[in-house]
Amino acid sequence: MRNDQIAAVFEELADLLEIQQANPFRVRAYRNATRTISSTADSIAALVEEKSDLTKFSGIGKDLANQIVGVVTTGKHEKLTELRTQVPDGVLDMLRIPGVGPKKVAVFFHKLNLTSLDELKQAAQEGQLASLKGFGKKTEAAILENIDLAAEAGKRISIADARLAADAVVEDLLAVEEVTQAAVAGSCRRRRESCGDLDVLATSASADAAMDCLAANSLVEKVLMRGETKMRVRLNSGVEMDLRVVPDESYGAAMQYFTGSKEHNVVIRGMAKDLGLKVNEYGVFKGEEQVAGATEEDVYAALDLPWVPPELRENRLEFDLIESGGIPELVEQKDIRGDLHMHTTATDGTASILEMAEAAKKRGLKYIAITDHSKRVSMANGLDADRLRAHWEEIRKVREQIKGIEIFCGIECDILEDATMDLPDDILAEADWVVAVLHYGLQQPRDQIMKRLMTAVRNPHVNIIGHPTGRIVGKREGADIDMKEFLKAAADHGVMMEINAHYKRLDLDAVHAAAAKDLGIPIVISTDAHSVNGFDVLTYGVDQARRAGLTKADVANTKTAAQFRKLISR
Ligand code: DGT
Ligand code: CA
Ligand code: CA
Repeated sequence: MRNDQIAAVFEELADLLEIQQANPFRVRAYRNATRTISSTADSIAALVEEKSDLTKFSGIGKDLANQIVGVVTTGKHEKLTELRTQVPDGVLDMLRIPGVGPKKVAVFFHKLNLTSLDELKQAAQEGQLASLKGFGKKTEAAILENIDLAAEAGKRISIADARLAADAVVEDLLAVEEVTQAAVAGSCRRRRESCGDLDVLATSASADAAMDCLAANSLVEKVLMRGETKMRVRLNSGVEMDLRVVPDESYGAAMQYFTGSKEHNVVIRGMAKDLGLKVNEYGVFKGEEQVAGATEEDVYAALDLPWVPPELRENRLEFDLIESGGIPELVEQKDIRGDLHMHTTATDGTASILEMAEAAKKRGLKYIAITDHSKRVSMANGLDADRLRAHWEEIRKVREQIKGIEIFCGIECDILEDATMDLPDDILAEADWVVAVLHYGLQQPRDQIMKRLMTAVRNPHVNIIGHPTGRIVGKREGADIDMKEFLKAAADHGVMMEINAHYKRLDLDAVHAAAAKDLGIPIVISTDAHSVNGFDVLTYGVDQARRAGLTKADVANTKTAAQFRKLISR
């Protein structure tokens, strides 16, 4: 279990307790635990395995420590299970509405007996919310505006959670004696930013052995359906998973079929037809005769096609690439040499400059930029010009303390709502690396958003636009941007684009990153790490870059430190 998954258990517990109007001290204890667990650099699961004493963490007493051990070892929490029976899922769904927390939800649930997003929406439309004590017309309007997004969000899980669950199941399956092959298919294999359900394929001497293994997996809450060779289960996290056990001679064809996407496969079937072939999940057939099916390579080869990396199978880029000379070698995680967006204790990070540099070096990075927040982000203790200069002085000192990694003096500078930069030009001019970002006023009309982005793009000190749209996957739509005009301007002014690798952001997304590449804009894949574990998310950023068809040459932080320094030298 990853720390953020353990934290999520206690967060849900705190939410449910608060909705049930439990003792506020108890709620706060769970919230503190959540914060501690998600901000520590140590792997809590590893500590539990080593039987380490968890009470060494501030805010974690003996009782909480025991509860954490229980969650890590069983994947469950008794009190949470009980609370879930008292509070309908639909009530928890309300928490996904921006600006709605457990206190408001408690009122909806207890005062108005509302138990789903639909009921809440209807109550808001009827003006019932505005008449509640402590609520007003404005709150009611905001809820109405955001409720559909919240309804959509609940249905899919992040690629990070998807990969973790799918990989665990696959690893388990591969340990079964009868199982010869197992792998994830579907949107998870394509590395979509979110997954509706998980799809796993296996070959096995006994289909039952494979299905028994999944049924016994501690991640599985319930078997929903079990047939001769296929099974559907619901995991503890709520997401559902399909397992299909297929014959060896069909494994490649089944992988190809169930990896999708549907759109990619429509084209594949059409191409097969043109060649007088038929392709389905069992193989490629010429009349009755199977001509391919054991491996995916064979399936594609039978159609005169190169094997297509799963990340590209969206019928977006892959067929054009094949036609115009073949699919290039896509960027890989091992190509990444630098990380150009991260935070320290100077603002809202949890590690010092030196700790971040050491952690980055340990992961094989050759250069980093420290990019703490500018002053507008006051809740993160954002830096004004004086503090920033002092911070850079610290960075210069750290450079003396660590060899083998170059540290750039950077800043994540807000582009303010009035289309000015949060810090004056003279200090931006002193930076090695300026990441300009929108944090506030993301809902402004397109004209104003564009004005802000243009201010940043035209500023001679800005190197890159960070998480350009500001979207949060499945939760918040990005700002209203004329992408074409924005990217064109960035290309004209030599401003780079970030793919923020955090699985909640993945911004730019694959479509826009591909558009940026077309304009020759260098892309930087950055982790936006707020802790030494924050570097973990790099893999998700690389996946999105691959989905955008990016090669090593398209990604600026694959350059050597010397090349990169040269690229940004003023
Ligand atoms: P998701 O689960 O919504 O994130 O997206 P996928 O792509 O994983 O979709 P899913 O789980 O419904 O199906 C997995 C793959 O199986 C899909 O990409 C293509 C294939 N597939 C599933 N159902 C059908 C179908 O009815 N027709 C065709 N042609 N392919 C299908
Ligand atoms: Ca799926
Ligand atoms: Ca499925």
